[in-house]
Amino acid sequence: MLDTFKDSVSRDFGSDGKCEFPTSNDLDDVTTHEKLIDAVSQLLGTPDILLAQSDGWCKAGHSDFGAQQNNDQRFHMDYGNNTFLHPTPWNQPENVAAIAYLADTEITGGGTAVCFREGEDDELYKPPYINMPGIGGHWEFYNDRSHTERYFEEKHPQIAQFRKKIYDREVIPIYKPGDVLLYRYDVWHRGTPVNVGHKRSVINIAWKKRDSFWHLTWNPAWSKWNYYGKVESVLMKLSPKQRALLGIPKPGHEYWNEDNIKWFGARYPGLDIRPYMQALKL
Ligand SMILES: O=C(O)CCC(=O)C(=O)O
Ligand SMILES: [Fe+2]
Repeated sequence: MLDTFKDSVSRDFGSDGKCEFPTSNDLDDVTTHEKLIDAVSQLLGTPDILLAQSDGWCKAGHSDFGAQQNNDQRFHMDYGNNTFLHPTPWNQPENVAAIAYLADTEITGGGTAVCFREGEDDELYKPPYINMPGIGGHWEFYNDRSHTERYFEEKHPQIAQFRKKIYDREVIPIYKPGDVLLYRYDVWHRGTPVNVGHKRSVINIAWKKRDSFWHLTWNPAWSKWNYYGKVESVLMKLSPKQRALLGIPKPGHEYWNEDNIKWFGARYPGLDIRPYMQALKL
């Protein structure tokens, strides 16, 4: 699987399209894994979920700690560039994010650091969540930790003090290949430096509740690269439950009728339309 990344070693987040879902390789199996669907459905309290992101990437170790580098990231939450809104209250989550590890961070370094929420009264998790670059008027955007913290120390010392407490509670788990960090768009976390000479490969995946249209999709439309048979063959291999992640109604959904099920099958010769038909009792 690691070969997948040979052309997409990166110094910043993501693969620039090279390993975004659908990749037509093993990464898709992780993205659409039914165990992940079940876990996310459980966390969000509904089986009606959509895929919102899937990007495999490989972070290389280096010693550039420039302002926009993700080498030693600032603590942040991810909601900022996934919606124009503020996250919902803690017990009504609408998103799940994940980092699926394909690397062993005991060797590579670069494990994602997390500051866990410690109960209802946690002073670091009192909305609104605005003490970070890019949110709440802090438009001097930095990705790097030391540039961010210098900015807050100089311009907003109280926020700098708040943020110091996040770093004081930082936990960096050791991640082994196959481990998945399931987190949220409103959890403090950050990327840490990969050891120089090493590479850390992961897939960032995210899901949203189907009806929460205010949560946007990170990737371009899943159908953007249709027409060449490659995406189509990914789609055909998926189960109806997996396809639903991409906005294809599940068997039994009111969208389906005998005609459009047949037309769906006609569009993808060989696609098994039986589950859709059976749900109509046809
Ligand atoms: O690379 C990581 O471990 C985390 C990356 C991250 O949190 C981000 O880019 O938003
Ligand atoms: Fe993040």
